[in-house]
Amino acid sequence: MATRKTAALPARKAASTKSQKTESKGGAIAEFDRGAELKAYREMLLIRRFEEKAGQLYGMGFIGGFCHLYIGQEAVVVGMQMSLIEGDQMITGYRDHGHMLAMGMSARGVMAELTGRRGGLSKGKGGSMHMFSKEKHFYGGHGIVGGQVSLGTGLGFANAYRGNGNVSCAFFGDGAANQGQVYESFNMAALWKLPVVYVVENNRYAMGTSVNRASAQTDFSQRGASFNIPGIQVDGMDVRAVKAATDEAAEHARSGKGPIIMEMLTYRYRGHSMSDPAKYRSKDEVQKMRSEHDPIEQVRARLLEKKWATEDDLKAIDKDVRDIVADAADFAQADREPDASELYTDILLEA
Ligand SMILES: Cc1ncc(C[n+]2csc(CCOP(=O)(O)OP(=O)(O)O)c2C)c(N)n1
Ligand SMILES: [Mg+2]
Repeated sequence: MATRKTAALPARKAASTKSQKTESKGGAIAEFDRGAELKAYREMLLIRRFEEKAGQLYGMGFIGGFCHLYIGQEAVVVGMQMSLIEGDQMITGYRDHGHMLAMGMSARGVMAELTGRRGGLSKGKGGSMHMFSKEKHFYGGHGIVGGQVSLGTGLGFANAYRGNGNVSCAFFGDGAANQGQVYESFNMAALWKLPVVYVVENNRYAMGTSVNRASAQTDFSQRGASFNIPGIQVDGMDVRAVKAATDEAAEHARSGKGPIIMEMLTYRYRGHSMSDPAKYRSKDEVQKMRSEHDPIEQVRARLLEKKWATEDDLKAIDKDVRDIVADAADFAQADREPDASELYTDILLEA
């Protein structure tokens, strides 16, 4: 079987950066120059600060409904986005704010959607879990666990039909990986050699159930075995490992070889959603991940060590990012709610 096992958490130390891509114990690490490190740092920090602010606004009552934060998982979407090309699509579940920011959707638009205002990316009618941008090739934001996997497979079908050379990236969690439609989708994608990259964001927990309690096969990179879909296990806390694996996976799907699975070994620091007291894991476990494997701290340490940035440079980036987030939060609180007449729009496609 073509399954290839690579990195596993805990995250490995940086591999040698002599060549463009180096195989370290099990996993490829992309070489990042100063520009790439700074870009990764800034984009991951934007997601982190955005999510912290969303958490605050939720606590203050500005955000209703569900809200699932992406804090801890930032390297996954940022590393992937650094590899994808224009027109490649992303589709995911409800933990979607990071994907949208990485795809270039505006912080104002995402935040205003969270507060249900008319300037939101779904005009204030979708909320945290249901945002889209055809322009940025982001297809949601889905509340039904696993539902996006079938839709993402359909995006891959459309790419193949149109011969546009693009791949669709369908993200889902370790919990969603046990859903039946995932395997129906795998079958079709493999049969028709669709350009789909399936991304399992294995953050070790579903709502409150650990992977070991819920899954018979905990190596999610092997979940395509019955369909001859190859899989790669990736250190999802290291943005360079994510970039290297995505280069490989996207090339596989783009070149007509069919779908591929990437299992991102990652971790969420916050509760499943804002209403989760997280009694199923210890504070020490979370603290250990934060202090030893944080994706942003890893980049920060390399930037300082290589003298590619000073503490002041990094503070300036942080200030910039905080300004963007503060502006988005101000906008999201000041903007008006949608008109009641909007209840009847965007429901049926006008022919
Ligand atoms: C079809 C369906 N079943 C159950 C739920 C309730 N639910 C929401 S999230 C979730 C857990 C999913 O965990 P995972 O796939 O690991 O994603 P994560 O939240 O860790 O990102 C469940 C059971 C749902 N939204 N949809
Ligand atoms: Mg999970």
